[in-house]
Amino acid sequence: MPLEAYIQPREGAATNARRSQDMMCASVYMEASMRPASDMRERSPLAARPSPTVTYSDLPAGGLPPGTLAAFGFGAQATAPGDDPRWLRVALEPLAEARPELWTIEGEVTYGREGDLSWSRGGGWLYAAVECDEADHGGPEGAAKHAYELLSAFVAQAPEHHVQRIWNYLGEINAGAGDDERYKQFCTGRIAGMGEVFAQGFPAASAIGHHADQGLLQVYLLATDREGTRVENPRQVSAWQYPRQYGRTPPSFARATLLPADDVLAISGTAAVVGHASAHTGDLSAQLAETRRNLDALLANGGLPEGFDARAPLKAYVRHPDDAAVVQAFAQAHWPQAPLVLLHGDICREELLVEIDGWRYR
Ligand code: 3EB
Repeated sequence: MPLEAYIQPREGAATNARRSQDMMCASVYMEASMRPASDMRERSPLAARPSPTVTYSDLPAGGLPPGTLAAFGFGAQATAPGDDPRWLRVALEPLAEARPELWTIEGEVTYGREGDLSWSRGGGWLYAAVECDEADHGGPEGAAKHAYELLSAFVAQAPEHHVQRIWNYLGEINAGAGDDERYKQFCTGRIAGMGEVFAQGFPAASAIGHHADQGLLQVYLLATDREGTRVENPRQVSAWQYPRQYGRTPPSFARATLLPADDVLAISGTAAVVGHASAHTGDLSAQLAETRRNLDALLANGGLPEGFDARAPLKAYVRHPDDAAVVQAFAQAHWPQAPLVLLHGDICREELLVEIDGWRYR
């Protein structure tokens, strides 16, 4: 059953995205429970492309290695490998030694820039990033709309127009009261700028607060030429169905995406949210344990083996730098093999102290 059948004709972007998202997930659950993913693959006329390899690796001198789709440095001290559109300096400071993150694909990579947007493509994969200054767009809502409009327009004309995973970093994410909180303004701008390419279902995402230049918004994504499978968490209300208390515009992301070759689960920022509520306010250890239960539930729901092994790069976003050692010890105790980058980042709900995302290869 082609999932395209569930894409609705466009009316208003936001309402329609929400409606087709609901339908999408219903269909995904049904597919998943009816037959195994391997069976679905056999029915496909084209084999899906193997997913990019994601590692934390030192960069060789003299430029990015062959097959690099994207490379990320963390924090102000990260050194750029020359002027390369595939390189992004993430505005989050590392809380322990952090090597750059490398996305590598099979095949040749081409790349370029168009205004605020940088892109690269190869082997059926597309990376696109937008960096902009809120001051040019009237604040977080306008900047998010601008970034998502640029990304939507770029992805819509590309053969690789199925967005799998997206990251968002903005300053002072919890500043502002009630509906005026900057994260909530961001959510409103994000859905306003999400075009047709997001109507097929929201990608997995992370949205984290940085402590660099307040107005800097960074958004980057991974897309490909085949549809992935969205995976929700049975322990959590889907984010786009969060009740009104969390803002006028519910956050538009899926809990994870199983990439088209069924070879890796791209896991969204995962925190101590149960149902729709934050759990264990003020208790870091309990939040970590709850986060782990959510990660385990996502792995199980995505059909992945338990735990995180040596090929599963994780990122932990930590609100208070003083908590870094506890977070690191937790990861070491439960996922001793998994490469970990610890970053100073604010979680989009003030009471949440830590959030973890990553990649789980089969
Ligand atoms: C949560 O579960 C925590 O707005 O894109 C996690 C991942 C969170 C992504 C987003 C927000 C986002 O609601 C917050």
